Amino acid sequence: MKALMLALLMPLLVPPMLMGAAQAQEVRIDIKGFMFDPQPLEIATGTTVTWVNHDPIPHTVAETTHLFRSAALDTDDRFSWTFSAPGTFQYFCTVHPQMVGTIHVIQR
Ligand SMILES: [Cu+2]
Repeated sequence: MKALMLALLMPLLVPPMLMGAAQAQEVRIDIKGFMFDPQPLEIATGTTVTWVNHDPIPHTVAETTHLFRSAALDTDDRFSWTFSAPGTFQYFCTVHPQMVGTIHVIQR
């Protein structure tokens, strides 16, 4: 009887367990007109953010506590970072420090 119950319950239990992996997300931030867009951004832990530079001049993406720092991104270059820990992360362009952005990472 116990085995039968497990056999009946397993299909119900497995999908939610697999959903964590399936929910791993990718989000894009566009760099254009000397701005990061969208701004601010709220994501769940495990999300990979990819910045794409659409401007005709180089920009960088640098986290204020040195968590990550991209090389100079030429037009159409991209930089990705996966946020594994929750918190609020602020970043800026080292070439144009007035370009700032914030990402809120919520524990999934
Ligand atoms: Cu810049």
